[in-house]
Amino acid sequence: MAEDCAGCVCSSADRTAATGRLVLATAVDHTATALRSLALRRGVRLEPLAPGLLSLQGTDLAQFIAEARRELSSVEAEEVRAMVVDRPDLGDALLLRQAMSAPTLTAASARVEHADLLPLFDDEQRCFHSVYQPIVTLAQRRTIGYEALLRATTPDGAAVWPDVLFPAAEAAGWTHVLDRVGRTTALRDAGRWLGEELLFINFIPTSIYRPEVCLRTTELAARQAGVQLSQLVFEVTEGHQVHDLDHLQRVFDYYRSRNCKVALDDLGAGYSSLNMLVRLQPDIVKLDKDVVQALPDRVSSAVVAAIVQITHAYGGLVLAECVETAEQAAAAADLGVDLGQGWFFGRPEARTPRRAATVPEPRASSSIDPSLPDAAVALHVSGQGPRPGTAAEGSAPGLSGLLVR
Ligand SMILES: [Ca+2]
Repeated sequence: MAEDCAGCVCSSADRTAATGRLVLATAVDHTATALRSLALRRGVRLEPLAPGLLSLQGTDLAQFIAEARRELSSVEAEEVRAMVVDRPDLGDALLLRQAMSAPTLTAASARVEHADLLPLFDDEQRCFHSVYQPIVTLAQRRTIGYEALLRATTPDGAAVWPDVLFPAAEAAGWTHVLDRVGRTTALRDAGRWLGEELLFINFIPTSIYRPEVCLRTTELAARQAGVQLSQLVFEVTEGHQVHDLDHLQRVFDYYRSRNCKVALDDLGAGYSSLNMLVRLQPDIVKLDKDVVQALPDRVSSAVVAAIVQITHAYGGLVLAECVETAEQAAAAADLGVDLGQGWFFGRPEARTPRRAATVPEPRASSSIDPSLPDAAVALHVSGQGPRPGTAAEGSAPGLSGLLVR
């Protein structure tokens, strides 16, 4: 099997062509009517090719796509498929077939709107890098790992902030690409300096279609960087809604079969938290920012105490994220939280001089949420052998070793 992802949705960022013939497909009559009247108002004609299939030949297709998106409701725009074809010889039947798998008008419009980000994906090595935030033991303040966070700069060196990049990628359907770039970039950059510490890497479960295939690039990147798979901790944010717990379980099982560790991010932020915790029994549980920063508030303390009790019962560790004050750190430690991360312990930093000089990090503490689904990859270096099949059996010895080493 090929070791890259050629031909996969994560291999490159799809774009909406600017010239050619715009083909719109909709099964809803009044949506087609709205599109035709928009075209009339703009002095162009949407030619009906077949029932539900409309075609526009023109030079300003990007503008029409953007206007069509604004004209329709969000629900309508999700139903309409839009594509620009540059081959005049495609028959209607073939067009219809292609239109069925074309992106939604919402995504096509986002691809037009965020076309300025495409050069980033054309030159991944140059335009993406990772910054790394230390993770420490709360008891001894010893650094046991780093969370990798993806950052981007345009080819001419201007920073593209995460709060712009990630929402744009999601809207344009580029999340798969960005997730893969995040995992491989985290490893590529960490290989230059990471010792035996763990590397925490974010991932989005829906970007992993089939773990044994989709994670091959990640494993290759680890090999090339000289990072052991046992150093990796893959963390999934609950902020990126998990609709299919069975799928996430399979992804976790795969990571563990490869001797990696898994973490749940933002625990306490959603209604499904405890269900996910009990079901998945992640090696490391990362407490949600709002819960941590409310400490030592009585209710937040009760939430943290409950999560600590459950997690320790199966042998996992609890990590307080976004710790910004000594009071929060002390309160978390008193409640039995094992690990800490946040500006109080250290900011995310580029570890390569080339990037450190060009990318200031960051604007304000509230402006960048480290838990953004930024495809950061986490490596966990502990050196133990393959873990047994369950978290309860496998996590306790290796993880508790982290605390006493
Ligand atoms: Ca994270």
